[in-house]
Amino acid sequence: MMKTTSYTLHFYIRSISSNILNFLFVVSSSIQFSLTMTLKVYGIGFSTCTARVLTCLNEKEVEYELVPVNLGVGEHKKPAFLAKQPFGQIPVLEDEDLTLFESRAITAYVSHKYKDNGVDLVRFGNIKEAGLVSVWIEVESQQYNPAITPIVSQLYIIPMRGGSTDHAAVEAAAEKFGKVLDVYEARLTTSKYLAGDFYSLADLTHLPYTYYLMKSEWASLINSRPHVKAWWEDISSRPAFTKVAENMTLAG
Ligand SMILES: N[C@@H](CCC(=O)N[C@@H](CS)C(=O)NCC(=O)O)C(=O)O
Repeated sequence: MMKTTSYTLHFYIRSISSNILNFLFVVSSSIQFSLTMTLKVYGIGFSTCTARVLTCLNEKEVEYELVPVNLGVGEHKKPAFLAKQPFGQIPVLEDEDLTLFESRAITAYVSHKYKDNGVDLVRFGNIKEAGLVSVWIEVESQQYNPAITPIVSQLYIIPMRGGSTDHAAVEAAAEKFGKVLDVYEARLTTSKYLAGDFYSLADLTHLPYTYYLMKSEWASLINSRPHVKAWWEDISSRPAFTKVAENMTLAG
């Protein structure tokens, strides 16, 4: 009788401990799974704003999955996508339960979240340098981008949608863009990069639109300004971008 009880007890203890082990295994695998969940970027390789995000992820050496959005069939204007991006534009970043849109905001998030990975794009630990990075990120968004976009749009985006380039509009836009570039030329005579003598998110954010401009005859706007030209050659040859540029096929 005593022996049977001791066998039964032994059996129960073994089965309880194996259940605990199984439970711990399941918990630890799910923790491991959530720690290694890959970021998802909804976008398309040729899109400038998608390219901005992908370049930043490459600089930060972060793995991601690019989930293609079919602009041709208007997938970005359908309810499932509008639930992620209410303006119906790419890119969107999904990081577990967090959904972000606006490419510049996404790059800021990635630069801060992956602080210790890859290149320090926002100058943690140096408040003055970080301030200058913010200034030139704003300059790109408020001055450079509005000036360069009409040129790239007239040359590549309108024809891709079946329209034709308005060359007078390109010339007018090029004149305005040239004035912005004069400010860049002056700035880049005082420092190697926009925020100082270090590569940062401020430089990175200029890459995609300028890449398409440089595929056109209007590359002369950059090439005629020696400091801007040297800066462009430097930042566009970084592997984090050249990898992304392979899929930027809008300009053929
Ligand atoms: N400010 C937004 C602009 C996004 C944007 O213009 N995306 C373009 C592709 S580069 C797009 O989705 N175009 C399609 C459309 O607007 O219908 C950002 O930086 O993410």
